[in-house]
Amino acid sequence: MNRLALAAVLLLWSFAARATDVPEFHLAIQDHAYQPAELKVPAGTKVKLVIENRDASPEEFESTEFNREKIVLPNSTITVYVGPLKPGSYRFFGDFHQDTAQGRLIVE
Ligand SMILES: [Cu+2]
Repeated sequence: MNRLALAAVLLLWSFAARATDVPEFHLAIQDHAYQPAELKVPAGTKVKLVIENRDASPEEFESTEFNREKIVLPNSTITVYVGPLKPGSYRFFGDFHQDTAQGRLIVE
């Protein structure tokens, strides 16, 4: 392996290591509600939200305050990257069941 190839491998390796460093948080949708309804995440860093829909109907994870929108099929899981965000409280909801599917990201 020449030096350039070695440098490229090391660079890719460091990117891969960094990707796994993104802190991961879990949300579930059950009976058209978020569990937990309030999720604490760190400020100033990108976070990974893993959202599991345990219901038999689709939901759409949505937030106008941190600008995300993604369908979660029944009995399926999605991944959504959020941030970095400033400290505060950011509302999210389930677009298909807004009466009950309401939550907040508490960024601190
Ligand atoms: Cu929507």
